[in-house]
Amino acid sequence: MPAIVLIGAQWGDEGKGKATDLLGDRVDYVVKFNGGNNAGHTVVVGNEKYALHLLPSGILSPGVVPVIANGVVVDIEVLFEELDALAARGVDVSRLRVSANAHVITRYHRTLDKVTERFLGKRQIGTTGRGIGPTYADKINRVGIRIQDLFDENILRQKIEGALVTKNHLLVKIYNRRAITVDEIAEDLLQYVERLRPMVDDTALVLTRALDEGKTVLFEAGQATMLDVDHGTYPFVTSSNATSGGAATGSGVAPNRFERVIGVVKAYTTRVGSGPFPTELFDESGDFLRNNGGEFGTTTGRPRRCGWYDAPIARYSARINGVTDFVLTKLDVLTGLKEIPVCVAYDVDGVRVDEMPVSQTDFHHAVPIYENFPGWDEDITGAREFSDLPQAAQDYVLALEAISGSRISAIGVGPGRDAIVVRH
Ligand code: 2SA
Ligand code: GDP
Ligand code: MG
Repeated sequence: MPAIVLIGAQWGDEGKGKATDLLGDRVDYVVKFNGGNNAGHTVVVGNEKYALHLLPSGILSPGVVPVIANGVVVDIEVLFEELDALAARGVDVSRLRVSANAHVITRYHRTLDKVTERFLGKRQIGTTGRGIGPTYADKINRVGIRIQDLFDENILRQKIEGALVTKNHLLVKIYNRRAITVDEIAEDLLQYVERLRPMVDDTALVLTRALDEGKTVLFEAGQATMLDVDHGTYPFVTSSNATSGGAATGSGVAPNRFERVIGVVKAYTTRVGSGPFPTELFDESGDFLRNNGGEFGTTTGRPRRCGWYDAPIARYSARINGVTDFVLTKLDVLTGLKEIPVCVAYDVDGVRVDEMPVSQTDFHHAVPIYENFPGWDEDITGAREFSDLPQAAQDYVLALEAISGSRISAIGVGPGRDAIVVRH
């Protein structure tokens, strides 16, 4: 199973780190191919809890080579902060490889992210404020700074100058902020050059060679399908391709190398930031999921919006990503509920819709059509075989499998690395 993609099937925070753990020792490389330090993965190893943002979760597994590929946007200051914090806790961070083509988040990107949100007012996206959108905008607009530019000061200064022409106009004339100078940005970036140099590589070549040698490479998506800039709930999305197609463009590994696409899906749904969310709960059921599931942002600490499982979204994700199997996480969070509603289709202005509506306006109007399933009271965190689960929990999983478009190959029953039921 050489190249495997792991994607979030909902709006993020499905517990992708848990699914990575499942593959364990079989993985040689873990690749981050989209997003930046907007991501937040909480990984629990024994008694230790790690919150990772920019680094792929593979950094915690001894022997695995973590790779930041070309599709990522890198805040270099955050990169070294995260590396130093992990090193201080005894994690070996020496194997990290960083693509020379990855784009760099600078101070002006962070500033623009925050002021744009403020100016959008009620229409704001609810970004993480990490400069993600403005950095990708510069990339597409061909005024971005790449990691490789840091190794030629002359070129770097020219590129910063080019990027600042319009930014300073915007900052000073529209946003009433001070102008940013080429010197301050160059200084910000150049201080890291010598530390960065040994990590930088042609990661597309490194990964393709690894696959040629029969190594196993895991491509771990940041964010999720419904936050994908092309396939998500635009404009309430992040600015990268978080779907499986992004793994090819975001890494330079050819599409025909990918053999398995694992979709990670939570036993209910959460979302951070603005945008439509048909099954969102505003009552005590929502509080139950938030408190039981610890649904607070890993990066920003924001309370996550919570709702019931949405099968049309799971089916949509299965199709868009070519999901070969789902890992269902956080089933334990539902323990104690009498009844568990599952959205099986939508009612859009009086018409039953089984797929994601074509227009975003319809999705905003979509009212969930629910089917109710019996809950269970037994503690399931110790379950390791499917038959260890109470009958009602087994039935819930089988019902989700039947309506979600792909097989459920594993079930998360607690935050710990080993709290998982693998179905054979
Ligand atoms: P951005 O900052 O431009 O990527 O924000 C655009 C939208 O994407 C959402 N987004 C996320 N949604 C869920 N989880 C994310 N990571 C963190 C976590 C979030 C946090 O794991 O908890 O700590 O708040 C993530 N990153 C981006 C974001 O909410 C916007 O809706
Ligand atoms: P990611 O963004 O997909 O990597 O997910 P996050 O790390 O942001 O959020 C998932 C949270 O759920 C983390 O705190 C995990 O430790 C936790 N988690 C993962 N799987 C399970 C599970 O099966 N049960 C419970 N209770 N928690 C889980
Ligand atoms: Mg997260």
